[in-house]
Amino acid sequence: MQILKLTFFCLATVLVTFLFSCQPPEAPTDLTQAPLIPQPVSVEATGTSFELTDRTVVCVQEGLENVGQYLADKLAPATGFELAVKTVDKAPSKRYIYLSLSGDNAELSNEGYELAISKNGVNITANQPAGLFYAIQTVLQLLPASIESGEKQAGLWKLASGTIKDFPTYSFRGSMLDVSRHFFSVGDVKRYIDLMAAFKMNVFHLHLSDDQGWRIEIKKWPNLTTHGGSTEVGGGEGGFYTQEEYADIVKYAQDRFITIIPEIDMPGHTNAALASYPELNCDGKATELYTGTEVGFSSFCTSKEITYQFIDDVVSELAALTPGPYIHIGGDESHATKKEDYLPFVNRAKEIVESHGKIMIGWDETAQAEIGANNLVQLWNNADFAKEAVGKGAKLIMSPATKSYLDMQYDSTSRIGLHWAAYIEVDTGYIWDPATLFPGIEKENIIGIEAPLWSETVTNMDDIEYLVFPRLLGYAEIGWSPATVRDWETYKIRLGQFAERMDAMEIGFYRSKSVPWAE
Ligand code: IFG
Repeated sequence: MQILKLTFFCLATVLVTFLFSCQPPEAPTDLTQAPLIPQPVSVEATGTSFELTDRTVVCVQEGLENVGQYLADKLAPATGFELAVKTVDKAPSKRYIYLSLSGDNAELSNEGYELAISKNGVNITANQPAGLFYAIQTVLQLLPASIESGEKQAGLWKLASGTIKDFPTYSFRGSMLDVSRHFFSVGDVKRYIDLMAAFKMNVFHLHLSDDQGWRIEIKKWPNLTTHGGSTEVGGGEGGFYTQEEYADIVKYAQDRFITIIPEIDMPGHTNAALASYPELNCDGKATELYTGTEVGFSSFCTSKEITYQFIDDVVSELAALTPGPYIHIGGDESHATKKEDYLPFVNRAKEIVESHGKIMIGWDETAQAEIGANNLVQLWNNADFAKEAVGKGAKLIMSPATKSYLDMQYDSTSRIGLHWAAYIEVDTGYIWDPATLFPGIEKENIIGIEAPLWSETVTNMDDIEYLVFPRLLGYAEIGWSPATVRDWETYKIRLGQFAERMDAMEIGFYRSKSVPWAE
């Protein structure tokens, strides 16, 4: 009899366990527990949830059809739902996601949004379409990680209910990709843009020229790409973007509310141009193409007028292709340019950029020239130069190499990367505040932050994803979230919960030991 009882008990236990394990994943009901990056300004839970089904309608105010379609397109692959996008003047009673512009909440500024989720529907309001776009990134993060899959997934698509009010701390939240040391395809650049947009970044700086390669077609100076774009670090085949391809990248970024900033580095870091045109060299002789990784050995001939005609031609064609307000002229590590020549050179380059209706950005060395409130200085290496820029009324882009350089190794075991500035583990990249990092540089002096990826040791998308992720999520949060909600001990838990989501996004991220990854 005892055997019978024991057998019955075991069978019953197995059956109950099986039944409970078949239950769909617990629907999220506490909105405040949903891991979000960047962390919003405020989140309030109301304890129920909204279920997205194939009967949900995406409703939009007239003129917002594109944003509505973007949302429907992002939801389709994993859910299999082909959601209708309807133009309405008010939300229906149930089964809806409603996107509208209200314009009545100044606090939200141009990029903020309010997200109100109830059992019946989701209301998203903002002052500008950018805010709606960022609300959509939040909605995606509130859904199970499998929403990011490219194939249909089983499961309930539930959003915990409540209200999120959110807006960015800095208006300039970016990254930079060096496509000169190693060239990357249009497809790689677009994937980088997609991944930045998912974390509400809005500026993408393309380092288009350097000693090793010139990467943008300039019709008046064709050898820049046919010769100067023909190789890269290590001697590979290099490459370049035609003006049509560059325009395609710009539009792709614009559709995701990302501004492209093109950089033509000068007067140093110019060997690719000097190798392409003898007349740009003081001795009239073209240099050899360069495939090494030294810096600071090249300089435009600042005493020749043709140099400034060249710069005017390049900036003219680039400005015509760049709807964003900025052109970056570099100005870093001009060790082969005499200081008495460097300053007047930067002043003339600034005049040329401004003559084509653009705002000049320069690395922090350019602060020594006649700069002012109408241009930006990018702090990377010298805080004294940055303070000089502040004294002249310029705003700063914070890119301290010791905290934000994505080409820095995580630690001495990283398979690629450099460490001349620092080893930057995930925690090191997160635990800093641009507004307090350097005495004398305050929040009001800062337009925002940018995390540069230099590509001396980076050759493909896997390398990019290994160095950029997960650190980019931290820079996105530093740029967006108020310092009051930023704290490593809670961030690392949220970041750990993004492992599944980054896997679903097929991001080959570095599984740092400093993060408690939730598998
Ligand atoms: N400094 C150089 C980059 C690159 C970088 C690698 C700046 C502004 C070191 N200039 O960073 O060209 O070589 O970490």
